[in-house]
Amino acid sequence: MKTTISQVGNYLDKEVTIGGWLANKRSSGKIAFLQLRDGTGFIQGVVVKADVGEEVFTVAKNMTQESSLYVKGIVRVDERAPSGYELTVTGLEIIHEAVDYPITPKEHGTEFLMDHRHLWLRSKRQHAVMKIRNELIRATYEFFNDNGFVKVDPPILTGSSAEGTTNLFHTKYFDEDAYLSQSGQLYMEAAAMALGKVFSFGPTFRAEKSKTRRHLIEFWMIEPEMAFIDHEENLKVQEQYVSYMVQSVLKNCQLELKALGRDTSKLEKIVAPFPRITYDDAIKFLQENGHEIEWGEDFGAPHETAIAESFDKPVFITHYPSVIKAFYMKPDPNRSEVVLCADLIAPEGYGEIIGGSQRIDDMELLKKRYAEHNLSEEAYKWYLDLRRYGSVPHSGFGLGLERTVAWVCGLEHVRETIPFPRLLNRLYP
Ligand code: NSS
Repeated sequence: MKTTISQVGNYLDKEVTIGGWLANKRSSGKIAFLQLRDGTGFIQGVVVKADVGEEVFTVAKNMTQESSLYVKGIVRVDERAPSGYELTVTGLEIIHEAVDYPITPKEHGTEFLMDHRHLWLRSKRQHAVMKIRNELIRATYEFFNDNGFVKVDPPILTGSSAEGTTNLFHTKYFDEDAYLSQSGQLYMEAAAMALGKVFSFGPTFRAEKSKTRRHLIEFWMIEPEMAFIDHEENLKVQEQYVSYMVQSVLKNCQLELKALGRDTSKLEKIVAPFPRITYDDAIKFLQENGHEIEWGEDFGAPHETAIAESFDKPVFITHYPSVIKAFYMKPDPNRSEVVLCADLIAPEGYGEIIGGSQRIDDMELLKKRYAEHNLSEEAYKWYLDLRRYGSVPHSGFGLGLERTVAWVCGLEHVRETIPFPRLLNRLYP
């Protein structure tokens, strides 16, 4: 019976055939242990010379790392194996022999691994990260579909910016200037006025000259937008969504979390509600703890980490000064120098994973902001229309998928959270 490693449990004590690759191997004169992978998982194949005969055993002994093969074997329970099973090999058919696979079981430097990202993806850790990334995406669609949201796809080529003009990727659109999308938000606001509750999931681009462990040039964002939802309600959706994602990974990715050595007790605590702290209180807290920061300045990574360390759940920092935030954020009616916004800071030093806000719904105020931010009324005319025809209170947010993957997987750097990372100075492979 042809099957996959993830399905072998259905064939206990039966003979199966699996197409796979050799990840690693140990052998002596009489027995060989093959670490096999097939994309769905990893399993050990045991080849006993006395059982399979000279010919098959020689094939096993000489097999090279990452050669592809069909392996035939009987499925056995093995309590020591992470998956719970092993294969007693009865036959081997090499499909293609790999010669001198560059990523050997020894340690390699980061740059070497990044140059071989197309192969590095095959390793057990990278496999686990990609599976958890997939689970976060799956849980995202499930959460928003279950809660009455409609998936809407904003454009990637745009004529205007959403998050400031300093990090725009410029390109030509025939005779016009165009930019790669930094955020689908403005289009999602239009969609929310048509469909009520919407979400998007797509690539976004920021030509940021930052070389940190949290910045990618191309990253994927989930952007929900909701009509008739205010700042407070927006935070509730965010904490429900993030809790749902983390609990889904705990439920469906135990093998992967184990492969990564993730401390899951930390993830088990990620249940709504999340703590909230105002920007004012965050500044006071930082000043009291020896940080040199003044009201009106934005937080850097060390500030975010210091604040997050007081909590074992993600924490919302709310009500930032309007001068350091985007043009579209609605001022607090009780205090116009701050806006109805929040950043969600992940625990364990992973930094900001969400930026969100209630949006300006008043046309005159929005026009004033255009002037203050030097935005051309022409390019943003359509966005004003959303306030001209049946304007309503509305809110939304953007969650950076890669930073969320880094946190949930417990990774040092976002470069391992996306199949082919685009970083400052890296466009290969
Ligand atoms: O700039 S954000 O804070 N907010 C927006 O783009 C809003 N327009 C979203 C919205 O309200 N619809 O970015 C949102 C998130 C941020 O919290 C990070 O998690 C992630 O996007 N982000 C990044 N991830 C990786 N690399 C880079 N360079 C990056 N920039 C933002």
